[in-house]
Amino acid sequence: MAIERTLSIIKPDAVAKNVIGQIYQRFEGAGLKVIAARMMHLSRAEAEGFYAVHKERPFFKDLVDFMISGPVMVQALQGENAMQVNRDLMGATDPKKADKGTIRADFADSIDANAVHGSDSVENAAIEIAYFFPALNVYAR
Ligand code: RTP
Ligand code: MG
Repeated sequence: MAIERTLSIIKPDAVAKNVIGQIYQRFEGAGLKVIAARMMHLSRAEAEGFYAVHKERPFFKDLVDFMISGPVMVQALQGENAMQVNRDLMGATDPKKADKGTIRADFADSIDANAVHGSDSVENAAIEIAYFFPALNVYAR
């Protein structure tokens, strides 16, 4: 299996709940290494740019409003099959539908305040990592 990278964001609801460490433990427990990390309070323009693929969707404004409502923790993760491993750790978008033991089942409150973002393809992961991390700030290890 290939070593991959993926982009993860711990969203404002989970940062406010003080569970950054518990979520990092899940990444590490699944064999994912944090190779870059930054805490940020996104501007509206940064959040809109990040979620540009969703700009025609009805939930776009709510999504952007939520993502700028407080600080987020942004990280690049690396490991075998990292994109899918992270998606499996996250669980379904709607926490009511997320499997037991997933991050969203355990920490998310609603489809909007759903604790984490994870890239949904290896191609998007590369774009999303570049969006937040200039190459010099990614630590291959
Ligand atoms: P994410 O991008 O945040 O990792 O989440 P995802 O892939 O599981 O879901 P996606 O379809 O990419 O949607 C992005 C975020 O928009 C919000 N959303 N709301 N009200 C709705 O029907 C709805 N659908 C999506 C969620 O917060 C989702 O994480
Ligand atoms: Mg998505």
